[in-house]
Amino acid sequence: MYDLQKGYEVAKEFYAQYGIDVDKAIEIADKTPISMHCWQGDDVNGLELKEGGLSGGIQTTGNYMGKARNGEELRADIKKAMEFIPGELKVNVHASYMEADTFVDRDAIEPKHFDKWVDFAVENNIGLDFNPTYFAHPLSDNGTLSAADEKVRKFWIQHGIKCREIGEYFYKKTGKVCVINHWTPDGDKEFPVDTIGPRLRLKDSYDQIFEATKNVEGVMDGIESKVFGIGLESYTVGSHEFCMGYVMKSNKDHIIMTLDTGHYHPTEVVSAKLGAVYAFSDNVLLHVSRPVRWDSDHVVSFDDETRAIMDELVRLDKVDKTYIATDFFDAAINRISAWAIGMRNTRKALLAALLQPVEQMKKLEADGDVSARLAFKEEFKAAPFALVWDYYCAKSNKGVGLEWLEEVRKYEKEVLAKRV
Ligand code: RNT
Ligand code: ZN
Repeated sequence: MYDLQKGYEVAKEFYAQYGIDVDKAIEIADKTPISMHCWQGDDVNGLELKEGGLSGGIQTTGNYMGKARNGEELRADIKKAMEFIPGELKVNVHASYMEADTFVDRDAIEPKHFDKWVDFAVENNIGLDFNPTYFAHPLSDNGTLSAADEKVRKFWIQHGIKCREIGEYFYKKTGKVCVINHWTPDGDKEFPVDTIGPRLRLKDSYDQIFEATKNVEGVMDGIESKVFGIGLESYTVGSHEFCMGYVMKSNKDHIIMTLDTGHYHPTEVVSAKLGAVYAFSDNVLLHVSRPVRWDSDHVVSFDDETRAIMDELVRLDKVDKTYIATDFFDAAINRISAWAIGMRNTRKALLAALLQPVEQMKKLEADGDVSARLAFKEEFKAAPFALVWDYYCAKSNKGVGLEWLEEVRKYEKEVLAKRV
């Protein structure tokens, strides 16, 4: 290992030239919670006592050995991944990760079915986020919250209500706000004749869920839109316009937009949307993912878009207003590596964004010095943030560079390989 302290001192000197306080950047990057999705660990299978695969237009591909087969294994894997993830963490659980001795349907889930998750969170002093699971269920094939069949729609409304109550339970048990993400796969393979009917039903369903649970405390609700899903290519009920309209019109502080980086046309980017959304909203929920050609949910990369998103949050001064969550599921690689790589990249992008002279650049822009503005932006792309990142990882005791890889290999051999 190289001299980390020396690297940190050099970086500090480099950044000091531009008036950037490295320690302050580390402090902010460290205390910003990132919510790690539990569903990377078992390819979005869930823990319900039922047969049936994933549906709803999302897909995991790959068959890497060693996926978690029950709650204990899943939490053990999460705990292992946590050894390599610096900074304030939350765990994001889907309703389908309920645990009971007998089958309990989605409209009947109770807080107690998540007590093992609550114990895990409390033991590790982390927060818990939550998601209704409006997919991978026999009643989700012809729409959920937008279903024309009133009995089906009622079932899913009841599920949404239960989920908000569980969110409040998480808040009370952990003392940390629970961010709930609402995503429905509802859509159509062909363009329907009636495009508004399903949307009016979805709107009414959300209204009913929020009205029935209006006294719930400590919960934020993200409404997630999408452009299309597999098998539902032509029409999405919860489109961007629908979700944005719903959030803005609801005029309730707890109802916010979820922006998933894989949910837009390939030339659209979430980084370019944040400034507009924040003109109307106090908070945003981010699903950080990586779309490759479609909403493929590849592991988050330290790529231009992830960095641009974090740059925007820093420049807009919205780091502490944004709920950052990851949402990817790669079944083709070691799932703990997937978590470690994706989570580390997300926080690394945040740290890199914080190591920029934002105030100076804003002043250049205000003064009309557009050449200098570009020069500054370009210069900082190659600034020595990796030295700061390494130092921070060492200080957090989460493994410097690729140190974590050996540990994961060992875990794969000793634990994952035995899961046959
Ligand atoms: C699907 C959405 C949604 C899911 C998770 C499992 O396209 O992104 O957020 O990935 O709820
Ligand atoms: Zn998502």
